[in-house]
Amino acid sequence: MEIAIPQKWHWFSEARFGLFIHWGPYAQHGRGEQVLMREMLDQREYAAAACAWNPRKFDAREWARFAKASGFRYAVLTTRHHDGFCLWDTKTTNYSSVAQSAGRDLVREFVEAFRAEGLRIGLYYSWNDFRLPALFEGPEKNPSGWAAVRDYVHAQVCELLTHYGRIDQFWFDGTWPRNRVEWDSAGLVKKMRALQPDILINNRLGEAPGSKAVDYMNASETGVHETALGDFGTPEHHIAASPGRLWESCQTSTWRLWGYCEGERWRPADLLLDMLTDAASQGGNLLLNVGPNADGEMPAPFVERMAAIGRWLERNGEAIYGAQPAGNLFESVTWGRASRRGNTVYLIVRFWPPDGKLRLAGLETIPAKALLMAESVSLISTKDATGMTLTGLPASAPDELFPVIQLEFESSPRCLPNYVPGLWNGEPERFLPWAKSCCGNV
Ligand code: FHN
Repeated sequence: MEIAIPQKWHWFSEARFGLFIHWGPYAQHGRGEQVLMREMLDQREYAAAACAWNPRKFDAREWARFAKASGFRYAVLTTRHHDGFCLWDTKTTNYSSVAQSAGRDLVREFVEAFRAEGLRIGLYYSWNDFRLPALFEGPEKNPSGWAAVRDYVHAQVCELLTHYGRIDQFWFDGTWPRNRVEWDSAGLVKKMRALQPDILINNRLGEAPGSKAVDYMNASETGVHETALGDFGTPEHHIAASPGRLWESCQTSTWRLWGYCEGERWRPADLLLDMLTDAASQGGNLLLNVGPNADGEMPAPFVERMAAIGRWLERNGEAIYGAQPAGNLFESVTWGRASRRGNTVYLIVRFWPPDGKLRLAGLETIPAKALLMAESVSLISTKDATGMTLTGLPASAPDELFPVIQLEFESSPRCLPNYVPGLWNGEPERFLPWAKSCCGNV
């Protein structure tokens, strides 16, 4: 079921596919974005290396062209991660890529290059700054120190929304160990909306005082969260629809960490694409991450994977961009996933039937047209008592990744009564006749 989305945010549900870029001086260490805290590195030594960081090979226009060719429709860059180093021309600190060796406003280069390629702009910003003791002391133990941290964060967010033109999406992260009252999240959101009325703000705005911190690795929004301050849900490392609102699953293209890891293993292209088709088939977005190296280069394994996915999206993008869930029409499918746009349904086939037949169990409405998109081959639909079968498929899969079959219906397609409640809902008795058709006893 499509959710009601304000016109100003239609770009987000149309986009479906964003590039998450975790990049900063931590890339020099080659062990992820959190190496400072995870390995409790010497703060002064880390800061000295961060100030010396100079990504000489960074070319934002090259990144933007790569992102566009890969089929991304928006991109989110870490402006400051938990290590506190700022990638923009901030007046709040000299711990920045402008004031230190790089001497560059990396956020400005990113924003201008990606906007020039027609991609929407997202900025990631961590509430955390692991250099600041008051973050760990909090307002009770250090009221003045905490007020300075809170004001520092508010000032930085307002800088980012003032000096870089239209920002389409703001991606907060890292509220722990403080809560939404201590951060004055509501006050900051009010300032943000005054600066950028159309901006989309995520749900990582801190929990209500006393509530358990949301574990984004596993949480999926079930009710009205205190994070309702935000505009979209952010399931992390998993795909789970946020009921009744926009949502975006953020996922790594490697094993688990988000920043550059030297020698890390990469997830295969079909797994990365399956994440995208899974999210789109549930009516959500995928924010797929890459951690560029310290010099500012996209890792070759990611470039290679995204070339294949970009080619697939060129041929089959209408099954993803702006796609909505196919609902229970194909909940019983075993061969892949399905998405929908109006009366057109897209079958995204993960494994290809060797006999040239594709079973559409539970479908009642015959499609007016069935087309194998990669080769524009028309298929034949044959109806029976429990569904439909498509025949005329080529013996081998016509696509290096997932072939897509487009079904066009003259009206909204229906499924058979037994399938209306969905596979695992409704009265179990509805399966009795089918169960009795077997031996009927143990
Ligand atoms: O701690 C961060 C982590 O480094 C990374 O930025 C992810 C991206 O969603 N967010 C936090 C972990 O949930």
